[in-house]
Amino acid sequence: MPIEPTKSIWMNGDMVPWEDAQIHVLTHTLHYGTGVFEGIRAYETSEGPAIFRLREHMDRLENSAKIMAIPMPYTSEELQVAAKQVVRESGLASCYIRPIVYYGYGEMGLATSDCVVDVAIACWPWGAYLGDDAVTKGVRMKISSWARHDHNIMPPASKTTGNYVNSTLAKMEALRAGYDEAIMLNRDGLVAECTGENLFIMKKGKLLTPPLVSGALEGITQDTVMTFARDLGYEVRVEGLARSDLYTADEIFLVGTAAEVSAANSVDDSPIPCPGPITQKIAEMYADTVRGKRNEYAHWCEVV
Ligand code: PPE
Repeated sequence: MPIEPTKSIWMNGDMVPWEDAQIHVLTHTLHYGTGVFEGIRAYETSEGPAIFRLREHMDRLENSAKIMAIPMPYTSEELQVAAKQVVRESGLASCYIRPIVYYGYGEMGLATSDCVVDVAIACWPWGAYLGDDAVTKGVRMKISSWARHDHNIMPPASKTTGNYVNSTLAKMEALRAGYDEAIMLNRDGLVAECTGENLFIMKKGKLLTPPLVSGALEGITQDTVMTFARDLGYEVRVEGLARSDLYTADEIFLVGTAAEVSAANSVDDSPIPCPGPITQKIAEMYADTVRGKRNEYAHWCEVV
């Protein structure tokens, strides 16, 4: 998806004009995939642009860095302030925010002990990730032939740039085969997640989603959706899902900051009822909540 430039990008504490926010070609993380990042959205609310669950995203960034043993030059609180500044100065009513922590220029080789750690936060307008009708018509899913990487290979709990090699392989395989998105199984054959979204299935009135141990990122949208479902009175379980659970699901939907709530209409060409009533309800609650229209969840919207 083409990037629409904005005015400036926060780099190590300074607001740098968009076109000057450059890095050297020998930047360490470009070569080894050792950075950690976040994807956050700001939405237009009646009080102006508000960043959805900003604290949780920056706390997860801190945890990703911990897993990767990257010394963070800024605290979560400092980065929350910086993200608000970036959105404010962009003048945008709504946008996608991308903080990234990476090893910069100066060292080569796999040891990172002497590397500088750089941090940047950019924002730009980003529309519907899986298409404008992802909630109403749903997307076509394919089980990937690529396995989700393992906790002892590339920890999926950390949002590490290098982890997305695995996601891109799966995404491109699915697109080339005429599908919209891939579902990734771990090496034990259990459902992990999609390439950039967590997955939920609705079965016999219960909402189920795979846990971190299965290879899923602990999604913030996943947490938001579980809160909605529990508040609606549904039983919610975070548990291992087999491939067969997908084909027999009453509803399947995918969630993520970029993808928001998107319905699945089939898995491997096997149709899934779509759009399901719970998917629609959750998608509607999500759309209202992020725009500050739900008082009970207003504490998640951080006005900039
Ligand atoms: N799993 C993966 C692998 C993932 O990348 C994301 C977010 C999620 C689950 C959902 O997490 P959360 O956003 O906290 O609900 N993917 C981000 C990056 C997408 C991209 O293409 O880049 C996102 O949605 O911002």
